[in-house]
Amino acid sequence: MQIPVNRLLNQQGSSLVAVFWLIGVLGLSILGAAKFVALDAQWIKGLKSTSIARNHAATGLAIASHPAITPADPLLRWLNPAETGGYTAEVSSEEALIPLNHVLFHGRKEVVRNLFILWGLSPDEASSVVDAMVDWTDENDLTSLHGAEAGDYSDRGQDGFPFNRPFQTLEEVEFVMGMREVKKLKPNWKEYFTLWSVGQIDLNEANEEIIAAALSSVDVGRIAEFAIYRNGLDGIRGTLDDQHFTSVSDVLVFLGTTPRPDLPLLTVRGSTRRIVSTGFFNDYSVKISETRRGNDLLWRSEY
Ligand SMILES: [Ca+2]
Ligand SMILES: [Ca+2]
Repeated sequence: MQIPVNRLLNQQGSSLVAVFWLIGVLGLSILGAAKFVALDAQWIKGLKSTSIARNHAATGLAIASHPAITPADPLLRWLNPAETGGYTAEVSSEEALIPLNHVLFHGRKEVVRNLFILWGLSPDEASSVVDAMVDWTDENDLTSLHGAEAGDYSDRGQDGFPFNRPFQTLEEVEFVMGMREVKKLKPNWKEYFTLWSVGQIDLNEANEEIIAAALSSVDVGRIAEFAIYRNGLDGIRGTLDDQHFTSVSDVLVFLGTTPRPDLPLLTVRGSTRRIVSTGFFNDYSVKISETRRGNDLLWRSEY
């Protein structure tokens, strides 16, 4: 049987189109597979680097946990030049921070109010937030002078608040009425408070704002002079040249005040060890924080 020439040419043309189409599909598949392999390799590299960074952070944490290690110890920093990895660890105490539950429960809420005013809240706004904190943590439903109990939260469509027990996490504090404004003024507000200290503020470690909030009768310029003297020539707290005061009275004399009622809240020796160890490898890092009193682990986070 004879096949017409035109039909033969059409069949050959269709076959060529099919071959080109097949080549195109195969090419796209190969490119897709190559891209997938590349992404997969990057993902595995990220996992491996994060794992090494975590190991470095754990090493820094273990070294910093030793009781003989001081905040200025050179062992708290290590860099392995062969792999651009290492760790840095910081040793401080929870007593450098304001013990939030403690001051609310022991009639020292003005310390928190003073700090909020220093950050830019008006005295009335600061009173409202602090009274709302008191209402959040006391077990009754009686609203403080400027505070907020269940009815006030319900009016805003927030049922289930307050919890009527001490704060268990600092994240929880952000639900207190008015804390949104505090967070706007001070996004890192959590770095000023603790829930795990023994309920004192260590004048050798606290920053100037915390000392000013705790000792509102003292001139802030005098507190700045105290911090300069205490932090030593390098101006950095937690280094070898720091001046360490051995009694609260000595600090108060330096500051030119003797507020006796403040003494129970103040100390010069923090006893709750806080360690923050950051491990890094290439562009990856892992931070581990631990708070211990003696051998007891009070709090740990890894991020
Ligand atoms: Ca309450
Ligand atoms: Ca220093």
